[in-house]
Amino acid sequence: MTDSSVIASREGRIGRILLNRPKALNALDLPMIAAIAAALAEWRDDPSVHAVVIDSASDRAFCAGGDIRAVRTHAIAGDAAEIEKFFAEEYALNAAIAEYPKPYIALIDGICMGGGIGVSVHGRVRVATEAALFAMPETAIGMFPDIGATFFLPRLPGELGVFLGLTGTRVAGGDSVHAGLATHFVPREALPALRAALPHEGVEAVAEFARTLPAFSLAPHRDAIDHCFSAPTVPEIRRRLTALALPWAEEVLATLAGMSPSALCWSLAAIRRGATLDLRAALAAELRLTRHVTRHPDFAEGVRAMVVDKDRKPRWSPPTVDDVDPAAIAAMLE
Ligand code: QUE
Repeated sequence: MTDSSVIASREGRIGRILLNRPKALNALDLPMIAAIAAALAEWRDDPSVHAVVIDSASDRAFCAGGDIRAVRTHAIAGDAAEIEKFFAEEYALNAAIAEYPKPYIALIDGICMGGGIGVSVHGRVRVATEAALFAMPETAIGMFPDIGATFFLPRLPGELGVFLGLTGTRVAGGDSVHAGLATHFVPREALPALRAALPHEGVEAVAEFARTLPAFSLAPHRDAIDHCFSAPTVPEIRRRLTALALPWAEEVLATLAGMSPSALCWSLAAIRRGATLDLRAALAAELRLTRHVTRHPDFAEGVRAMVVDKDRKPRWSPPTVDDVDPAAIAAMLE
């Protein structure tokens, strides 16, 4: 069945999940989420399966996200039940991956964003090539870093997770291992040999193909990131970046200026809260937050501008961070 969007197969000691919707950059829809969950359930108690490998049939993307276009259609139609079904099933899969009792190995080569991070980062082993490109870009579409990101972002070094979750900064190749998103760096040219070794060697093959990391390109900015992104509010983060008066800080301010001001505020609050929760509790809190966020006008507008019309000119309401009502944000996180 090469026409199905998820291909589950047995190869030697491993169960293999192949994401196979290349035209949509493997963006996860409900049938794909259900197929991955079903494969994991089938192999869970099968003693002949020693590890699960999740891989992509696309050379451009591991997985570009979730089917956010469909969620927007349901939001505009006021169909809360369909929205709830999508996020509930996606987040249940994220938890099932985190709690999987055998090695879960993601081979990440190409774009890995949003929902793609959700089906990889919770696994025990995440292999990134130099072409791997991680990002949590949801503030650009009036959403928030979900799929358990409110759990794992605050656990990255220093304030790196808050920085990545608010700015949507792309983390490539070996940087993803430095940041804690991936666990092993394997050159793209070695990926076919790793794929071939996994069915007979199992998870041990990963260490054999892993290479030492290039230097962390964000290292020169780590102090500035920790100083600015430890601020208690988004306006204060902006003030600290402005006070630095550095070209890097100007770039970050320009990036933040394009994001939904409301989304920046609820995302900061959600990531900070996630630091105090376990994964299951963080996912439950994320599911509650989706009920409010998908009703906010910035969600439909952000998906329109970035995914549907692709004009990249969202009209946010309110248009600036200073006009966002902190009490309204706090109420959404209750
Ligand atoms: C920000 C995002 C997403 C995005 C673009 C952004 C996102 C997402 C997609 C996406 C990508 C490919 C698809 C699709 C959706 O794009 O979360 O349906 O085929 O899922 O700027 O957060």
